[in-house]
Amino acid sequence: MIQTGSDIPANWQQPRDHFDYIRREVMIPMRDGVKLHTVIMSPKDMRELPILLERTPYDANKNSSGNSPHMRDAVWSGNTDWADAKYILVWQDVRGKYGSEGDYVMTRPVRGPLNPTDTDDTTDAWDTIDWLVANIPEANGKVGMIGSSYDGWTVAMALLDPHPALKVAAPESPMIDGWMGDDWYHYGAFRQLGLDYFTGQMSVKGKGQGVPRAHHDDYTNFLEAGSAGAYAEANGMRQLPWWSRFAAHPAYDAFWQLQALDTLLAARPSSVPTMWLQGLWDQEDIYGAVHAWEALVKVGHRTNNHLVIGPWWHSQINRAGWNTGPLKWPGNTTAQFRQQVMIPWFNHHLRGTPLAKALPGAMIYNPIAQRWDEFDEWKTADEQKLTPLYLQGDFALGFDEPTGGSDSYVSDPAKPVPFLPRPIPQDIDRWRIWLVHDQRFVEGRPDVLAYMTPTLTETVHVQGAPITDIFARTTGSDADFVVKLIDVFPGTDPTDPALGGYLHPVALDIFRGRYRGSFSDPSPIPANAVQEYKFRLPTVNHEFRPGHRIMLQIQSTLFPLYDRNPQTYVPNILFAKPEDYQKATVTIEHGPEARSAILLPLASAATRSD
Ligand code: PG9
Repeated sequence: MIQTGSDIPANWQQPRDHFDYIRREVMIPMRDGVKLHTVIMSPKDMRELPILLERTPYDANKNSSGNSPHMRDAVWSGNTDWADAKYILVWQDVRGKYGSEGDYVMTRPVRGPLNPTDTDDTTDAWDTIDWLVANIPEANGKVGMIGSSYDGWTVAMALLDPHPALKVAAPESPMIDGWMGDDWYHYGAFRQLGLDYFTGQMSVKGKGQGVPRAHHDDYTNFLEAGSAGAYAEANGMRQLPWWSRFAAHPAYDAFWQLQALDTLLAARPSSVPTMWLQGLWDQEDIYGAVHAWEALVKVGHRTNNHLVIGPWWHSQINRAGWNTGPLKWPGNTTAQFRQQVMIPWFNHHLRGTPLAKALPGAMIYNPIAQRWDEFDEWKTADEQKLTPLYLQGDFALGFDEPTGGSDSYVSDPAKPVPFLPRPIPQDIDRWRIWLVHDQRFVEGRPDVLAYMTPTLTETVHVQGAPITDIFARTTGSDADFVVKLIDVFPGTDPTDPALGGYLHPVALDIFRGRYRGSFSDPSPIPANAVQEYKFRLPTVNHEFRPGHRIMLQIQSTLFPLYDRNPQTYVPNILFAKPEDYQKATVTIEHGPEARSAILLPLASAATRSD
């Protein structure tokens, strides 16, 4: 038989009668007429089901297009448990991305001074939920929202004015404050590796590409480019309106303050039961969940807000949780959490299923004891009682007051300290676990100071947010300070040899010195004058056990993740000129007047587990 036309039929239809779900794609109208592309997957022949809504800039189709007759296999792995739990799963493209109409604006600010329109992601969530409960006949009228990172940000935005049908929410690793400690900056130091995200998200409506690389090693790529601004603009970013807005606001001015979701949420706290969730080593949004939770607790909303910090990297909650880099857990911590805690809690609020056990105020994983610790009254950072662990002479670290002295290093922007061993290619697997990378690779560098306690004879259990309180002077007029709180493992570990002598970073962060007096009004550092650099590290629940030691590493660069501080004060570091980058001698003081320390929130005897 001869075929004359195309072998491809005009409109192929996959028979779906044997599928155990129905998949619909709809365009949901918003109050201004813009329609948002939405995918709805419902278990077949079921009624009175709750809806789980995720709003995303990353393609609603992507997580819902598996080629399987079974719903659990047609969704991506993060949603399998929810499919098993018989939820109607809904994904929506945010305005202007993928299949949705309208203009895309990066983490679109709330209606107000930065957004003069009548819509934002609060109204879009409201309008979407309003449509879903009216138009899905198999739904029970109750909606939960979930999503990680940007999708966690959309959950937080929905909570600013929640639709009455929104009964429960879980912002997972949400981006809450892009300047203070989430994706864009940490205390004013720019995370220049994020520039790939700028082009990936905003060069096209769908999925764009990152910045092309000339070398396998990003250390070389960024060093050769000079400033972060030179790198960005050589790669076309002036075409992106977001880059121009971003580059015009290097300090924590109104542009950032008016987008800080912890502040916004505290001004309009909702009564929706909310689980604020993040990882102990969240390499992208380690600031958001804990700060949003604290802000709500401070305005009296402790009972409906819960904090969960798991032994995870960014968004790991939606993937397998057997280990985080070299740290192995007794089981799949993420699947266990989803199945035993999160889904029962959602079922409780969306189906009225009784809870076997009430969700505690906070659940913080204890990675050394390898178990979840539960707290009814987890303290906000303001409520913590702090014990100083002082820097001392001979690079010691101890609870005794220091007698005096100082140590110096030369910080050379031409030879910045890498954040991972070189070469540093674009490698998602290495990126995900960089925060637990063994810090031995920088030991011995003359520009990395390391202070250490003697071998511990008793457990030191740090429970909360350690505060770095460093007194330092520099020969430059600007400087960055990187502080790493490290658990020095014993030299050998017969049960896991790879952990012998491991320098395990428990919490670390960077602080841009020009902001020591004010985040919104930076000022040059006076030459050779002792200044205080006080900043909060990520929240931990860590037992430094007998046989271990506590180490504090201090350095002034963390490259190329963070752009280099030229160490000469310039108005906007993004556009520092080659001649601005100068070596500086940085001196760390240890008393008696300038007592540098790390202030530790020690577990109270009642909660101490040793
Ligand atoms: N951390 C990513 C992000 C969130 C919000 C803004 C920009 C980037 C993410 O994983 O979605």
